[in-house]
Amino acid sequence: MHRQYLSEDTIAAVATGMGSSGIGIIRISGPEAVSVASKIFTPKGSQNLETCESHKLLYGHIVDPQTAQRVDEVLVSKMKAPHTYTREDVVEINCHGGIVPMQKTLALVLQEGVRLAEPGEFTKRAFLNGRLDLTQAEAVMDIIGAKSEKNLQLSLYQLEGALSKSIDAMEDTLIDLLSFIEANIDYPEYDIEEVSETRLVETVSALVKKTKALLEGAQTGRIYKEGIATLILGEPNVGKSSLLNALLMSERAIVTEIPGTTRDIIEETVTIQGIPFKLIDTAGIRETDNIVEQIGVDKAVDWIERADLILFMHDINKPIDAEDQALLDLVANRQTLYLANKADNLNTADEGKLGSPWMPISVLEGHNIDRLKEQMAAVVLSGKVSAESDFLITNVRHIRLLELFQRALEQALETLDSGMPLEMISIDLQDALAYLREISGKQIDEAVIHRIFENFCVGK
Ligand SMILES: Nc1nc2c(ncn2[C@@H]2O[C@H](COP(=O)(O)OP(=O)(O)OP(=O)(O)O)[C@@H](O)[C@H]2O)c(=O)[nH]1
Ligand SMILES: [Mg+2]
Repeated sequence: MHRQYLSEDTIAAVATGMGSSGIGIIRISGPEAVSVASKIFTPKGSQNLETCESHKLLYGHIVDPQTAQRVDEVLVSKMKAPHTYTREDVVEINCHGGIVPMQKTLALVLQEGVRLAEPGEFTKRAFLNGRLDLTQAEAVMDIIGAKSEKNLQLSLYQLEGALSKSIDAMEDTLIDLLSFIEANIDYPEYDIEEVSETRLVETVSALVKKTKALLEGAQTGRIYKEGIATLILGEPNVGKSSLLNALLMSERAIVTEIPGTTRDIIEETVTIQGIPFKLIDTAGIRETDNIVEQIGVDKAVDWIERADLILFMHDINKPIDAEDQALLDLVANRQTLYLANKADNLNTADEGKLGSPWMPISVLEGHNIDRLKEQMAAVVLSGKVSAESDFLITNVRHIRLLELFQRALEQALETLDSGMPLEMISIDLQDALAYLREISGKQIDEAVIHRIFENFCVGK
């Protein structure tokens, strides 16, 4: 199904991070990989990189062929096509000496006529040679960029081909259906089992249902990727910035006893139980004559509609007045946790004034902060992941194509409903099939492929 991609040139890049880690790997892929590596690598003893068997690790030194100087002590692995990541010949040089020898080694490789790989080019070759399908190639990219542990797990799952399997199964169903329709159109004189309208409606509806379930999971996937937009809201001086700092475990925002301290929006990401939350600290909401403060208040109110979760804070020692109530009304239909802060300072007379749903906390003394974190995670994990989708889609491209796929299927159902001939339904289903095949990369144009791989790190 995949064309064999014949790359004429050999590419190389540093495949590990450029930090100060002990070991760095230089990856070379392409027809000249082994011969180039042999020119700069001197193995110990009588071993020989060109003639040794594939998938073997050799110990030795990188030696500058011009000066005969040793550059680094290395382990070199030789992997012959097709059993490699790119399905081309691959050589990986494990350098030990840190960044400078590693850069020098890469420079020597490039001097031998190898080209520096573009971002994502190794993975692009793996895709073009049929080693990975597109959803898997994109998962590699997501793993590289994974912000949270959960997102990493999702990407790993996708790499194992969970999404591809689901897409392939839907493709099979659709091709089956299309072949029946085509047979009925093309050979009406033969006695082919007729596609009954009921079967058509049932099959297409089942595909729509499955797609919806996948897309519901996608919503959660997006959240895992970008962080739950979590708005900290309340009157001035209730302790919003203090809570932000407590959750971040750093003094990020200015805290003072003066009401109206925070003027602008402060955004910071924190990971709780593997879920990233984007915390948004805002200006305390009140009527104000101060223009700067008023802008901050407006921004905070703006955020209410956009937030995934609201942490509504109130001072436990103060009754809920009309102004508080107006603010509470604004968040009434939003996912909200109600926090009664300064519980350390509680006047016994007021105890119990703020009952459910308020949770008493004290940011100052750290009271109930762990419970708050648990509740934040629980809100995200409860019920938002659709039971029918057993994995999540995190990739925007997949989401868009699945939406188009669903629309084309629904169009087919409408066409059917309006009593149009089979040819017309077939056209809608062909459209649907094309979208599906674009997800896995079976039918996709070069420009799109280029754009996808552009986002990769060099070396992957
Ligand atoms: N007693 C007590 N004081 C607290 C607690 N949390 C915060 N404070 C104090 O309340 C004051 C205001 O805290 P901030 O975090 O600046 O409040 P804020 O809601 O961000 O205020 P604005 O930015 O002005 O809207 C500071 O003096 C904090 O030390 C708490 O749990 N107990
Ligand atoms: Mg503040």
